[in-house]
Amino acid sequence: MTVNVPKDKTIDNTLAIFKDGYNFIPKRVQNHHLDVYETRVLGEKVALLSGIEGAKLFYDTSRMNRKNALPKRVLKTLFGEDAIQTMDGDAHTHRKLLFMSLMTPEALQELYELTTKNWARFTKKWSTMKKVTLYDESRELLCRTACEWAGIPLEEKEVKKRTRDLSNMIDGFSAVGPKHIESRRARKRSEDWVEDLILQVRQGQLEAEKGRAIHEMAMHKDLEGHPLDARMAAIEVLNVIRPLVAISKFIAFGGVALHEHPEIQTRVALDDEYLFRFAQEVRRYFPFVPFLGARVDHDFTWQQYPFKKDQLVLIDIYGINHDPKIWENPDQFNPDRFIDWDGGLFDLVPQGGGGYYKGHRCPGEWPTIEVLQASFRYMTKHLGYDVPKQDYSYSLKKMPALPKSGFTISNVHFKN
Ligand code: PAM
Repeated sequence: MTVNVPKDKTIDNTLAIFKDGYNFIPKRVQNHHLDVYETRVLGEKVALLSGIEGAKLFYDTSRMNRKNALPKRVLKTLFGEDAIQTMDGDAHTHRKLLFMSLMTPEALQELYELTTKNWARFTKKWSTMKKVTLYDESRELLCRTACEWAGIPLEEKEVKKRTRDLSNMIDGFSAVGPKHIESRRARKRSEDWVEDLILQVRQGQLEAEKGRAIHEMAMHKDLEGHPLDARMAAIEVLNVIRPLVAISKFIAFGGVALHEHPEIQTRVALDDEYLFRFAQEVRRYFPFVPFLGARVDHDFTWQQYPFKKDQLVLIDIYGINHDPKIWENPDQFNPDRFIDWDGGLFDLVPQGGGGYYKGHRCPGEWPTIEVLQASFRYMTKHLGYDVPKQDYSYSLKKMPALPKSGFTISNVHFKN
């Protein structure tokens, strides 16, 4: 029996990416019988993948690679060029081990404590302010947390500038015009800043503790035994601290969820297992990464679709987290759905799927969960606040997404 692989009939769908945003892939793939769908983007024939089976294929490193899989505009803003996201094979595994070596239980516990410490410090400041936009403030809170955790000295006078640059690197990848240009500049400034610190560590001018990202990246040797180029080491340090700042988006969304579901606040405050489930549901439910790209390693056929060597493939990150075949009532916010969750590597994929060590799963997933748990525990246990009238809705067309108001709170005070 011949199965027709569904395709877009139009010549090019680049503009549809911006029109459909996070729904670009789910809209196409999820109404069909297969987990693959063909479209054209920027003149290229592109395979869109969704579902658990689609994720398994996308993260199969024997069939997909990462070389030339991300557009220059994304590398020159968000991720950095030639870094971990675009590596393959043994070199990728070796670099991934470097990132994973930072994620020891002790380091993750320290991250939780640093985050909590900074929430306490910021709460004091916020209690003197009329209104607090949680997204804006948590960016700075997380920039401080990330730098301290990574062993990066941050002078008081540079905190705002570094926060802004790290944040603009995240927000400009899909923008056009001045916002995109500023995003590129922010990356250059940030790379210059951290490269200088890497050189200082290497020359013994900056003391860096073993186990901190700045030390480990500065001292890392590649498979041939050579130290990383100082610029490359800087880019990888940024790949540790920038995503930590990006968690501010989840914090703002989490604020929305707590506000819309007041009945669960006490459980988040008091029950550790529920806190974990809440953090997971925030990561599943709200939009963060829309999709990710890879290239086909060699010709093969899958679900009767002929994948061609070097063809671009996009995986439906947002759609998999909302796939009704995977999640019951996916559009309901329900942390308890994780009570019986078996920790699958291809169903909950807000930061990508697959394995941590050999695959391309985001090495920052555990730190994200720590930071979110520390933040939501603090918000529900120690932070008293009102939620003034505001528009905290968000658009799935804007990538990356964010509540319009950034989630604003007022009358901030220490609870109890
Ligand atoms: C980080 O690394 O700083 C995390 C930021 C997460 C929010 C941005 C999400 C964008 C992710 C991917 C877009 C790339 C699309 C490429 C398609 C070929």
